[in-house]
Amino acid sequence: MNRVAQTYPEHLETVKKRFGMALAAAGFDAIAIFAGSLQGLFLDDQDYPFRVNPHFKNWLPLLQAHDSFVAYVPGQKPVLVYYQPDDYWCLPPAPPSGFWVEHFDIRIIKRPEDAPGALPVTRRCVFLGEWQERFKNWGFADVNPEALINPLHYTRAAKTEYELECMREASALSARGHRAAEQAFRAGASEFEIHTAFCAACGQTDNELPYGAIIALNEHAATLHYQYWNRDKPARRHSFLIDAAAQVNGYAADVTRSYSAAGDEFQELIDALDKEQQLLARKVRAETDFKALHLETHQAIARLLRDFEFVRLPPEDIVAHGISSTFLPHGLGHLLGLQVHDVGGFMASPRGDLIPKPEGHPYLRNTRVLKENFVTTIEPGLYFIPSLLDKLKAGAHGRNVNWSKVEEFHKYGGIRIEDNVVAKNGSPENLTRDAFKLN
Ligand SMILES: [Mn+2]
Repeated sequence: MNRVAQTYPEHLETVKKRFGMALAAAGFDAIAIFAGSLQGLFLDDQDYPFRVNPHFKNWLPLLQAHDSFVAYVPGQKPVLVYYQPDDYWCLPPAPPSGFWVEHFDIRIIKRPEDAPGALPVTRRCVFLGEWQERFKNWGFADVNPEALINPLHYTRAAKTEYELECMREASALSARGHRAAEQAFRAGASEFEIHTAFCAACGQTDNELPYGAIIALNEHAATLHYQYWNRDKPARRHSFLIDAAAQVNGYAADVTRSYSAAGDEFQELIDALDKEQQLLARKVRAETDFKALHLETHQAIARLLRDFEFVRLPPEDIVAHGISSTFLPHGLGHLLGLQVHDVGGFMASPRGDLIPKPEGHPYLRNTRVLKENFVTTIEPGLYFIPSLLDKLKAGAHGRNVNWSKVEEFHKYGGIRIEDNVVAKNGSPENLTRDAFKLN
């Protein structure tokens, strides 16, 4: 039996406990978690790619089970109401099989409207998922109440061993994809060809990836979420940024690497940022305040801006004047798991009160103090973004910038280096670096 299967029963106990506590806190005695439905395209008979409700896949590794439910009454075996239509247009979901099946009371339905007869709807049963009008007479006591969702989002930051195992496997696939992508880049491939090589090496279609792969050559790397896969090969290649990853059983990896085409000063800048990134990743420990780590990142970026003579000021002043934010206009990282930008990054408690972002850092996605087995990304970046640089140039501190040097670097776009790191009481586990070593 593999590690994923081995660790699943304990994971399910944790999930039951977390849902039991959330139900008690919110005043319900059962829950029905809806996987979601297919969404049709306007004036068409096709559907958008299906993305399952993350709360549903927290219970079991079913990603394509549209119109199914997981239902749970604390103290009882969880129920899977599994929609398996007779259909000869589309292949119906396969009969349930695998390590999780024995843990569920499985009830097959052939039509979505048969679900109410199969669900254990109690007097105080709460619904969790994308609501539809057709559910309104099914007897639910409430729909997606915050009093239920807040404790679920708060507690899921800490991963079970099963979840970590899924994420280790996702990291392994991602590392294989990244190696293939780098090779394709070195061989002169277009963004489109690199993307194809990445998917093939991961063994996942682009719809199966946890997020749209960012495959950026040259100045495209300056667009943080660059979303195209250009078919043309650039006349000259200077740099390559890839932010792409795989998922396993619905648990995501989120990995970025940056490359220079030559052993030039841009490669030196990548290497220097890589060193700083690894120092930051080592600080992912229980009781680390992520806000403070984000602010430390700005000091590191400021040192690079001075050392590479982009800005003629001491690092403290580069940060104090907000200059580092021109070059790093996003947060250090975010929680990771069932969703790529996982929920719960600002929560101070299971009740839903929030920890504010530090002033001047509107794009930070995690303000929490880390606890054991939180998984976070560590993704410092340094970019040459024309619109932000124009603003800096026009402002009071523009005169401290070495503009001729900055302009030389426009062609590279920028750098981002992103690992997925598990907070521990001692040394953290770097899922990404470990995966690159082993794959
Ligand atoms: Mn990320």
